[in-house]
Amino acid sequence: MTTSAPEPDCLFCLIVAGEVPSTIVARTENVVAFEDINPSAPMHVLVVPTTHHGDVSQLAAAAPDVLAELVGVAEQVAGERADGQFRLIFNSGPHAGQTVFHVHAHVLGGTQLGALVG
Ligand code: DGP
Repeated sequence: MTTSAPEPDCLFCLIVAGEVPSTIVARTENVVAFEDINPSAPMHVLVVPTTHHGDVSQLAAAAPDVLAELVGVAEQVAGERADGQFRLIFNSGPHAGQTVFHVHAHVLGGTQLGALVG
């Protein structure tokens, strides 16, 4: 889905709207960051655009400025929580492990992370 209109059944649209509770750690005009419900690291924050785009490629095509803003918020959160060091992951598509189809960056850190590919 490439639309930027809110999707009524989209979990992250509902979190952005405050209709599903979450622990929000940062918010800008176009981006919201909140704690992952099932953290994989001491810092595990999800950063999403307030508008609905299915994956990172769709966001990059439709609103590259918002993608840059999202990366800036990830950097800000990591600066507050993990000495500015972080891993940024966009799962794109089910085979990559994407389960929520509103683009989101996983911001991971706060510990020594293992290599992704050995
Ligand atoms: P992905 O697998 O890349 O689509 O990541 C989806 C992430 O969303 C996963 O790490 C768990 C998180 N998540 C799922 N449901 C909720 C929720 O209701 N609240 C919050 N805060 N995170 C959620």
